[in-house]
Amino acid sequence: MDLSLTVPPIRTTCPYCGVGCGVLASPNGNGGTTIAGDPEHPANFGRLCSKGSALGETLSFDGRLLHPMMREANGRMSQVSWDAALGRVAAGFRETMKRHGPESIAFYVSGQLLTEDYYVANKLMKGFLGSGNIDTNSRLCMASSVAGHKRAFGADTVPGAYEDLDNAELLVLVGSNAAWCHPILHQRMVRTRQTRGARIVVIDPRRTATAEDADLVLQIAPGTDGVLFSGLLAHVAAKKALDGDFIGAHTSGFAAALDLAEAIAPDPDMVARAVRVARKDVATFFDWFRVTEKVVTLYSQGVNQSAQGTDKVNAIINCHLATGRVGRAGMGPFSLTGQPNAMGGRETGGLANQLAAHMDFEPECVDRVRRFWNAPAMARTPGLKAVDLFEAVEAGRIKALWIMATNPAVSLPRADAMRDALGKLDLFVVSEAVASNDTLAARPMVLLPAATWGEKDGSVTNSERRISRQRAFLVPPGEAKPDWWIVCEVAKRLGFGRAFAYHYAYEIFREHAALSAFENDGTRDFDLSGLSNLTPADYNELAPVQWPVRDSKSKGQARLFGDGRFFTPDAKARFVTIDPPALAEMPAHAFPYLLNTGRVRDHWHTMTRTGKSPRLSGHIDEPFVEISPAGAAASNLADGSLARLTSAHGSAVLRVKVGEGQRDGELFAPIHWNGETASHGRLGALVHQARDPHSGQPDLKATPVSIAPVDFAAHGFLLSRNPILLPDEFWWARAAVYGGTLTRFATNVGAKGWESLAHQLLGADGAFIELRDDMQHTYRAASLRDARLQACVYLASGAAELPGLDWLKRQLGADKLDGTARKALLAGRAPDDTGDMGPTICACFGVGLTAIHDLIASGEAVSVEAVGLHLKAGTNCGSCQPEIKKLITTIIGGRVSAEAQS
Ligand SMILES: Nc1nc2c(c(=O)[nH]1)N[C@H]1C(S)=C(S)[C@@H](COP(=O)(O)OP(=O)(O)OC[C@H]3O[C@@H](n4cnc5c(=O)[nH]c(N)nc54)[C@H](O)[C@@H]3O)O[C@H]1N2
Ligand SMILES: Nc1nc2c(c(=O)[nH]1)N[C@H]1C(S)=C(S)[C@@H](COP(=O)(O)OP(=O)(O)OC[C@H]3O[C@@H](n4cnc5c(=O)[nH]c(N)nc54)[C@H](O)[C@@H]3O)O[C@H]1N2
Ligand code: SF4
Ligand SMILES: [Mo]
Repeated sequence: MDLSLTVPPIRTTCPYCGVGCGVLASPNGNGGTTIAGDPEHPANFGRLCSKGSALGETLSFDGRLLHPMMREANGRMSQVSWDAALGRVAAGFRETMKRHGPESIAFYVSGQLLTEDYYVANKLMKGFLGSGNIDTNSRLCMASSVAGHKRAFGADTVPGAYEDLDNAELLVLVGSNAAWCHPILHQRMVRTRQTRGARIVVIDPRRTATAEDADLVLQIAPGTDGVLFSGLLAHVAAKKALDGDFIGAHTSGFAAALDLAEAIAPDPDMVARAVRVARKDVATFFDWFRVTEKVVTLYSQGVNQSAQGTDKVNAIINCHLATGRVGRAGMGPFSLTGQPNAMGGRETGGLANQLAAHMDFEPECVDRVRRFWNAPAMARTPGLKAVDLFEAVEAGRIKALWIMATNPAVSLPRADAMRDALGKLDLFVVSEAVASNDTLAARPMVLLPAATWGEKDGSVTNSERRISRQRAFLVPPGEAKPDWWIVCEVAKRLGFGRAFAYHYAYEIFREHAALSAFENDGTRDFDLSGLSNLTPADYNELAPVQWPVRDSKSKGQARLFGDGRFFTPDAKARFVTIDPPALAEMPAHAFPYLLNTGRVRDHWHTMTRTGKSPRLSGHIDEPFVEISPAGAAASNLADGSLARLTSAHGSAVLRVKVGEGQRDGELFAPIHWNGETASHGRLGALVHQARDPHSGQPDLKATPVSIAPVDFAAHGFLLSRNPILLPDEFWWARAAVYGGTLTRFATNVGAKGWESLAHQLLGADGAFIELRDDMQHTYRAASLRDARLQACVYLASGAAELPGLDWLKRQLGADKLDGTARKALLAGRAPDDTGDMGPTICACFGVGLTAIHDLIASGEAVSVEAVGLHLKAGTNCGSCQPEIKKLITTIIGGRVSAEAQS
């Protein structure tokens, strides 16, 4: 009889994107955890994307910050007790306030904090320290949507629900690469297209993976969304497709908004010229939108992260209001949120210009919150927004700063200058999960070890206003503690013990819910009245629920505004007259390209978590810049070479990818690489700090830059059990592989110096084998200990090629290398000469580009399903299906055009 107990998996929520998928986590007791999608969670019904599926590979305690640390007078960091660290933080804030006032202190927090963490951080700053200076990385992410919602609806409300994506007949994706950034929702939209014939329109200057499943792609010029949607409003009016009853009864400001839209975009010809897209495509989009009742317009960072972000949001919402398409099933504007708790941050008041529970700094709200908190020192005016806040650090006006759960030395615009500015602080505190990242490299004075996903308990809210629980299933390593605990302990040491006497996360959640209910009576959208009396057991078992939850019997609410009532003083939605769009600055001669920045499929932000996963690192393993073929020719850049990008603020050196998806004059580069993972990959260093006047959100998608080739004498890679530091003059990028690290590099060390370089890198102990091929201009060396591979290095000069990686990668995991394997190691290929699999396309089953390419080229599979049947690729999480589709189109398309020519 098997006596082992089967422990039921823990239900929790994915820590990555705002889709908010339910996860079942089953720790095996030996440090491993099995991850599966939660079939009962309404965000994903059991599915997970590549990142969610690989969560188990990111949970090791390597590299974690385990103890509180403090910098000594001699500059060294040393481990201290929690009490000493917390005491130092409290004393530092108290002292700074005394000398320079509450405007000299700030918190910079994150959409990756849980609601409970956010709530206490905001309460401490805005209610007890008396400053509005708490802002969040959501300023870089969601602020324009927030401002747009408030202008139109009188509150920061996302009106719809995911089920609207199942019912829609037209799905318009604006500035969203959902196939990579919100994969599970994207798959849901693709299913609506397949099963119900819904159309998908993608509006993005780049042709992304999302475009693979679209019926129409508008590759508009950057920044021209405002013109496009003004043109759409004018078109709908001209064709008499307005919902006059809705406009009359439930909105204000229509006439002025239409006048302005007509002035900005009088006719489709003008729109087509301004957005630089074929007139017929613009007309098709306008016609589809006009004649289709059930339209959902989803938008993300191509809209928000713009100098006209808020106007873009309102230009979109205007079109939905004009057609009465809001608050009803299958239709509405839909802001896709980025981080797992971007919404929770907005609910608790994590933005400097909000107070708490969706209240602003109006005097009666300040007074209401003051009474509720019994707060001694309410902030009465908004604080500084992220970019302004860091500029105030630079100018020496902010003197004490506490950063929680974000890596601003990488993610802020002008990141080098902002990182350096941190050195000016009198008090610099960071709560972090990892022991080293670029923000920690800026030398904080106090480091506080935070428990992270899997170790902490609390709640998050996803894009459709659905609150889900994150539950702990691991014990935090070392002395790591939940963020809310850390904040409360500092509050206690500042003398606010009574107001921060929480022992459990549920007590904080209950208070947060009670504040949302306090003197609400239906006047505020955010209302958790029904959750304000949860018992610990209720909280523990809380099932995912969409707010508002207005009483304890409520099961939540899928949609708002169905009754035509909004949260403005006259209960009417407002049309907004947008400023005539100032089109993306035409780059000056010195910086002739516009740099667009964003994400790749398998990495999350600054890679502190996904960077640990070999499975996720196999998709793209180095920082790159994408350029159009014409741009590459004009700037003398070959595919696969290295190029230096330079802006007025900084520079980076990236691998060149020549791609048809890129418009001429524009470049795209991903944001993920940083000082830990690459020598010259800090993209944020280049990005300008232009920002939206309403939301303060920076324009991260259109920085003027130049690009030029960089030549190195040789290029190569290193595979090693432990990361090996390369000399300063090298270009390098690092990625996790099973059993070790892959470091790609480029160097000016010529062929003569390769042996000594190899000895220097691989070390002297153990057996050393090498092979030099002067004819091929290559060199290989490996070091072994007890017949196990420790490290190997491959070098080539000029155009000489490097060997394929996958057989070599596998040798790092092998126990013993026999004579044949050693020879093969130096030959750089498998003994049985199996080819290289190329970059990973399917992360779940480890299927590479080569196999998929060969299968399609053989003609044996001409559909995604057929590729799945042969290779399993794309049959688990489905995140790679758009790439497989693209390969099919390119290969079959290429064959068709070749046949046509012959
Ligand atoms: N794999 C992965 N997924 C993620 C994340 C991640 O790091 N990795 N991060 C999460 C977070 S926090 C966020 S905020 C979301 C972001 O999700 P998305 O917004 O979908 O991702 P981005 O790549 O930042 O940008 C989206 C697109 O905007 C386009 N764009 C640029 N300028 C313009 C313009 O002027 N107009 C229009 N219409 N489009 C433009 C870009 O070409 C890009 O394809 O992703 C979330 N999901
Ligand atoms: N150029 C350019 N810049 C951008 C963007 C862009 O598109 N282009 N996008 C912007 C957007 S939308 C976003 S959301 C930001 C994201 O940028 P960041 O927020 O800076 O990136 P992350 O890597 O997510 O940083 C999270 C940090 O929190 C730590 N951490 C993890 N769990 C915990 C925890 O439980 N507690 C604590 N205290 N710490 C924890 C992680 O180790 C990591 O260092 O980047 C922004 N910057
Ligand atoms: S779509 Fe992927 S990253 Fe986003 S919540 Fe779901 S599993 Fe996590
Ligand atoms: Mo974000």
